[in-house]
Amino acid sequence: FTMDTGLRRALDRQELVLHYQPQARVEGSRVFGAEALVRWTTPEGEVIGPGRFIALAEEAGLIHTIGRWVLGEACRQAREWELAGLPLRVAVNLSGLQVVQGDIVGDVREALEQSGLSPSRLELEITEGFVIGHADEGLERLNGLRRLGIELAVDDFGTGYSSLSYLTRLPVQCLKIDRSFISDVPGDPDDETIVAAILSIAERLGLDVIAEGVENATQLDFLRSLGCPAYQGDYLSPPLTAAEFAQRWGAGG
Ligand code: G
Ligand code: G
Ligand code: MN
Ligand code: NA
Repeated sequence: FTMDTGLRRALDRQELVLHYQPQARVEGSRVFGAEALVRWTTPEGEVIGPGRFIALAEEAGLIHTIGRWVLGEACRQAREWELAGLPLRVAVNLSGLQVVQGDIVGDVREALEQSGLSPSRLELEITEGFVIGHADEGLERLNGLRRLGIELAVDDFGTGYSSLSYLTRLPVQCLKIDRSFISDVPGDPDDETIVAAILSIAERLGLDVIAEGVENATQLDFLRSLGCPAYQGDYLSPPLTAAEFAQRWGAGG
């Protein structure tokens, strides 16, 4: 038994599950979205996080199958919530391999068609690390995704030590400030400066921003004072099962 045969079986036996973390505007606290985060529940009842199997799935060539399942399930769930009176945008993490290999535009189109979800209710997250190494390779695909009417976000923004010129070349609409910059604000002058600089660049380029990993009211107040538009993190809510999410944030919840 190796982990990749386990992972293959996990797909067949429907052991993968999505949890959802709410995303809210800073002003007014309205929840407008949910980031889908995959987990693997083994037959032994162990819950394995994506940090422990996504890289393996990439090496084993399983990431396309897993990625298609995640896309389909997230779109299906978002459509179900919409019909139940909970209209949210769902954000799905993409592996860079999904963008440079395979047919990501076709996969996304199919997930939208199968679910009946409007493209404006889907955002795809690509990591800054991927963007830096492969932006040009992936550019046509990213443009193709954009033409479907979905939005693109740069995940882990600020961790890539990159030239920022890609921001004007790529069809991205949102920057997600990596939680490593949020954990020590207010207080750490360097991180305060970085967060303020990201917000300033984003505003000038007309990009939305979501601060990640907000854990307390002091951090949220700091972000509000800088005009940060949106946030997610344990202070609002940790990732929840779909049932928990609907109970907490659903119509009347
Ligand atoms: O939920 P958790 O903190 O364990 O997630 C860890 C990392 O796994 C996050 O950086 C997230 O971007 C990534 N991740 C979560 N779900 C998915 C997914 O469906 N596909 C890919 N490629 N990455 C994911
Ligand atoms: O890399 P990505 O941004 O996709 O990672 C999202 C991950 O961050 C999820 O696995 C989630 O469990 C984790 N996460 C979400 N909110 C918080 C938080 O407030 N604090 C910490 N430490 N992790 C968080
Ligand atoms: Mn993410
Ligand atoms: Na991130």
